Amino acid sequence: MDRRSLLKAGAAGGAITAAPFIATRTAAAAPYRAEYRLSTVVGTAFPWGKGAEIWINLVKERTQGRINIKLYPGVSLINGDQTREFSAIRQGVIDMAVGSTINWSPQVKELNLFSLPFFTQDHAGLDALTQGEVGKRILQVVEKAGVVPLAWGENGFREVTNSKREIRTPADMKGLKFRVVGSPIFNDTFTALGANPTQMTWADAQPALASGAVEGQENPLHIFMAAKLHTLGQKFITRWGYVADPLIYVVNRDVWESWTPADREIVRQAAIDAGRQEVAIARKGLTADDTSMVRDAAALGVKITELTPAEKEAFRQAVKPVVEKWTKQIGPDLVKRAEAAIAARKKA
Ligand code: X2X
Repeated sequence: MDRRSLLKAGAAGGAITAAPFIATRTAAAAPYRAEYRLSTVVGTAFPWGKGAEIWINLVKERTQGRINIKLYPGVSLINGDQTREFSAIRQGVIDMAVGSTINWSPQVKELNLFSLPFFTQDHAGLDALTQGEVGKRILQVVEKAGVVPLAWGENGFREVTNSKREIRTPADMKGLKFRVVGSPIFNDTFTALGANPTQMTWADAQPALASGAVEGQENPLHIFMAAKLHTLGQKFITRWGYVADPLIYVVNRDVWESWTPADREIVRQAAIDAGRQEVAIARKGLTADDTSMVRDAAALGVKITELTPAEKEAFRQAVKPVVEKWTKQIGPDLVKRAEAAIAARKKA
């Protein structure tokens, strides 16, 4: 029923029944659109795109089709320019998104917390952040920045890969050309490790790896597998898990306010439910009791390197100045709270 027929039905039903829904209709001033546009970087072959699809389907089902959403993977609404995604959501070029904290961190500096190298440690550490007080604070910052945040998801812990040699020490990275995301902290981290980073979009990364213009990249293993990066020359993976890459489910504020309070609640709960499922998918094969994804990668002929705690510590030392510099940008108080939450985590 559209707005006019609802109003008519209300009038026909008399003042008593009319009053409640007129109130809700006033709260949702703008009419619903036939379709809303949801942005992600990667599609449904990846946990991230799958997590968006789950959200879309839950919303459709639970609103009985009142809210229809179409998925635009490849950040195609902004021609693949992933670090502009947050601004585009704020401006309404994009209605909804499941986005990486990395891609939004140029606009929301606190999101760099998750890109501090060798900081978050493990799944339990990441959960301690996103599911605790730090996560709440960060979502408040996102909300203040002009976008309505609803739930957390996960791209995953990012591992370093390359076509040239095994990486066990910072010295192994010397001079290697890496594609990094267009967020400045990544440039700083790879430079501190003696490598040669180049910022580019995910769309540009794949041909650059194929041609050998860059020799390495960093992404979660699920991305490596679904994008078949071994076919782009990536033969060495070091599981250093240096950066956690959570995702956030968001809606443009005007779109949010155009929905009834009841529908907002449905969309929020659907995002929470989809986010939970997505995190489980993103961790599949990468947990202490199930390392099948690591085995699957090795079966492709890729050399997988696990670091000892001492080896990891050498990387941590090398990037210390980066952590210090970016702690000031993020806010020392937030970083301190995050450190405390990670220290208190229950080890999985
Ligand atoms: O560009 C990447 O590396 C990706 C797909 O992981 C992100 O969007 C952060």
